[in-house]
Amino acid sequence: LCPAFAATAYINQIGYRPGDFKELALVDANGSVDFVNAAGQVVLSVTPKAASYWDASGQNVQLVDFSKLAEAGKYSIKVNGNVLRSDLVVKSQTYEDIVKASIKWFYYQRASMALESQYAGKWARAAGHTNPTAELHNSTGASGTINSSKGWYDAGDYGRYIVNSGITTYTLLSLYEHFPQYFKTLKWNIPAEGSLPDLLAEIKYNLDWMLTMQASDGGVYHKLTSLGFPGDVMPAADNSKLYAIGKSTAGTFDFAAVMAMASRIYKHASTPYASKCLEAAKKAYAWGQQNPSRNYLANPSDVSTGAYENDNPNDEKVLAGTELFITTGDASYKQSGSSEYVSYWGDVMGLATYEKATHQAQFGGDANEAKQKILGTADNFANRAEKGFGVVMPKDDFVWGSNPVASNQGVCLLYAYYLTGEQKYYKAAVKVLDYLLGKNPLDMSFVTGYGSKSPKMPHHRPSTSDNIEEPIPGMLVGGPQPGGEDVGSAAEWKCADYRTGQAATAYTDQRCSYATNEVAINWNAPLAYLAGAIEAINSG
Ligand code: 9MR
Repeated sequence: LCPAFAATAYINQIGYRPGDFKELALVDANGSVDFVNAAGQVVLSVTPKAASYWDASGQNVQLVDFSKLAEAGKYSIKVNGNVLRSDLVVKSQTYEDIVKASIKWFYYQRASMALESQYAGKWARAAGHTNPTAELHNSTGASGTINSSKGWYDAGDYGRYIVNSGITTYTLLSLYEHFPQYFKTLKWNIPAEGSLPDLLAEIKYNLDWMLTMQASDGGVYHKLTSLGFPGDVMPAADNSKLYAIGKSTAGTFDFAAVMAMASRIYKHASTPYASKCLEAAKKAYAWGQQNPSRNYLANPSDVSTGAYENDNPNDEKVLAGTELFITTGDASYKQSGSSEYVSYWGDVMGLATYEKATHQAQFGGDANEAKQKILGTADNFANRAEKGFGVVMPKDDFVWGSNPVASNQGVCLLYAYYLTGEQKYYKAAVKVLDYLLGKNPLDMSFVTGYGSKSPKMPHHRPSTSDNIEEPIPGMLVGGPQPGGEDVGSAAEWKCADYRTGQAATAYTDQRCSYATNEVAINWNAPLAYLAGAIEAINSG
């Protein structure tokens, strides 16, 4: 093969904002890159940067800065006269559809209610898990039943887990809190909840469920699931019995943090609801203080659904105390501690760190320390984004859910941008979105239904069993990672080995791949945040 024909250009398949920095990645190319408009004219020619090696894909990659292509339109990309691709788009409000779809997906995950065709279109379905009675598993230390309904299914399974709901709901609440003007009016066709903006209506559906998971003593049950994962059926066909399982310090503090935050955000819409959230937060916090080491370390022997295990609830406590202090002004809730690490479901100190950094008057010296940590991390990220595919992640970041690792790194970069106004952080955050939407060695958008090439067979029970060809749209799949937890020939649900020897290409678009192709609420939330913030920043 002539080397020129082997060249590949990797782009953000959704598009680029006219006034923004724009970059694509090039592998195995030689020569300058021409951008050709719809009329066939070369409107820009760019010499790529020197190639750099990316340890996550084992490739030498050239980055091409084509920011000068500022006119809206559709373009082809040519190297040495060969057309490498013809799907490059420059347009304004570039990511608005992604913002709407990534948040609309939470509606598709709703338990306990039917999805009507006026909202769900061809993905309309019957209600699942309508029986509100759940038995208290003996791991809760209690017996009897509770009433629990609503909320979002966690992922490809139908479990509802407090820890994961915690960071997810938090991330979406923070999106509203950071950009109320933008989200006050943005709509994506979901059922009305009074006069609430769509984002707050969607979040409330899960808050309502979380509130049902609090016991009368203030402690919060760890999760609401069946004993094992259900089969590949629609929600309405999953008749397995539901249990409230475990009661954990970490989950209780996660709950307290979210409720404290919700109480200040919903205050403008409904005082009674805001008060209810605040009371719930305070009770949960008090229980957590009295039960500091009720750790959910692993599932009980008769339970095999997701564990969201945690052996150190200190970060959750700091977040809960921080939110309660911000909401109430009561300094007895103040907690010291901050972190340079990006948050995920198992460690939320990074969220508290950002809150402290932005509440200088309340946190004083702690706020300065928090800010320095965020900027230190973001500087490191911004430097790393100058190499390889232009994404922050080195090979070690490719864990179960690598795409949300990327998204949360993007969110951290935005925090640094808000704190300083420095463009380098904004630019690196946009580059994270580029990666997720196609500028990656798999040459695909990781969001179902969006991009020239996107996942078709996600590990997601409704998408598998609804008899509709296209998966439910707007879902970010977990993404490549070399762990291969789902590889094996013997058991049902396992995949043939799809690993490549490279972290960033160890991925398969098959139903079996829960380790690379599942979806989850805590993965969509930072995507929604990243795309939502970038749109909101530019909407003013
Ligand atoms: O996101 C979780 C990941 O960090 C863990 O490594 C993995 C294995 O414990 O579990 C992931 O969470 C899953 C949860 O336990 C159950 N619902 C699906 C979630 C996404 O795969």
